Amino acid sequence: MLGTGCSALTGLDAFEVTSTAGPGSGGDPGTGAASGTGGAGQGGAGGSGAGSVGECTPGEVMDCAYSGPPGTLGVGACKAPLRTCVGDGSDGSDGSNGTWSACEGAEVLPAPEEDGSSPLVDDDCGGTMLVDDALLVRYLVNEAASGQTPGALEDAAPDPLPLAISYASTAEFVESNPGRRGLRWLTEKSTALAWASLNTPDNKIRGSLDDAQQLTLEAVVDIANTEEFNRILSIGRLVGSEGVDALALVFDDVGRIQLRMNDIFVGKDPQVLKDIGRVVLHVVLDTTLPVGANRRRFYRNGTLSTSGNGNPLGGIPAQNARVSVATSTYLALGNRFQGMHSPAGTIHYAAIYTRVLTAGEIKSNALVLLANDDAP
Ligand SMILES: [Ca+2]
Ligand SMILES: [Ca+2]
Ligand SMILES: [Ca+2]
Repeated sequence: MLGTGCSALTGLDAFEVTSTAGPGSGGDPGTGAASGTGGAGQGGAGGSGAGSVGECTPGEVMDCAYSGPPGTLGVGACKAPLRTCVGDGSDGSDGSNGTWSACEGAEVLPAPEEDGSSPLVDDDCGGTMLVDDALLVRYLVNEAASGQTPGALEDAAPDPLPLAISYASTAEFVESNPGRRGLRWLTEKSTALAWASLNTPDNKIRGSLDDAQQLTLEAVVDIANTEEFNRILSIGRLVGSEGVDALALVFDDVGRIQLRMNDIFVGKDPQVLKDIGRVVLHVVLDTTLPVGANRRRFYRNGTLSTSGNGNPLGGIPAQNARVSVATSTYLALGNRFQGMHSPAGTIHYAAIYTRVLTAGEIKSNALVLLANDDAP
C-alpha cells in the first residue's frame, strides 16, 4: 500500500493516510498542536498547515486551548474556543474525510457572581449559580420531601461536614414549593437541632474560621415565632448548661436577629423576622474596617440594612477582633447544642464563607436563593 500516490483519495483508513499521505513536507508534529495544551485529540491536527484530509469526521467539535483553572472548563459559563471538523463528503469513503478548522469563538473564564444582569448563570464556574469561592459549609436542606426523616443535612462544600438531625418529635421536613425544601421546627424552645461535633482532627471549621476577621453568614429562613436567645446558627461550646457562642445568629426578645461573636452581641438587624416570611439573610463580618458600624452588616433579600429599612442596632465588634473557635465543640442549626433554643419556623438553607462577599455578590446570591434554595 505504501507508495500509492493517490492513497488519500482511495479510501485508505485514517491511520495509513496520516502516516503515508502527508504533503511531503516531512511534517511538523508541533504545528497542529501549537494552540493546545494537551487537550485530547490535539494530535489529530498534526501535519502541515494545509490540513490533511482524513483527520476527522465532519461535524465533530473539539475544544481548543483553555487557560482557566482546572475543573472549570465546561462548568457553568466557562468554555474554550472550539474548532470544528469541516468536509463535504467528497473525499474518502469511511467518513473520516474532514479537516479541523481554526479555533473560533471566545474563551470564557471564571468571573465574579456579581453581575446583577446574570444572577442565574454560574459565572465563577464552581457548580452553582451562587458564589462558590471561599465556601466553608453549605447546607441546602433539600434532603427530603415532607414526611420523610433523613438522618443528616449534607454539606455541599469541599471536605463535607454533615449535620446529624435530632428531630425530637418537634421537627419535620417541609416543601412549601418546588425548590424550597426546609427543616421546620414546629415549636419554639424545642430540643430539635441539626449539628456536628467539631472535636475531630483537622476540622475545617476550626481550621478555617479560627482567628478570622472576615466572613459571611448566609441563610434562608421563614420564622414563625421566637423568643430571646433562640438561634438560627451557632458555633460554640457548653460551659455547664450554658452555651458559649463563638459565632452565632441569635434572636433578641422581640425576634430581631443579632450577631454574636466571642460570646458578645456585636449588632442586630432592626427587622422582626417573623413579620416578613421567607427571607434571605446575609451577615457580613469585617473587623478590619476603621468605621465601627461597617464591621458588621446585615442584608435582607440582598438589600443592606441601612437608613431606609433600618440601621443596625446594638454593639459593634472591636477593630481587628478575631473570631475564636479553637475551643468550640459544635456547629448547630436551629438551636444551641443541648439547648431549648429553637425558633419556630423553617430553615431552608445555611452557608458560611471565609471572606467578605461584596454587595454585588450578595445581591446575586439573594436572587438565586429566593428562586431556589435546594438546587441553586
Ligand atoms: Ca451569576
Ligand atoms: Ca457559582
Ligand atoms: Ca432548601
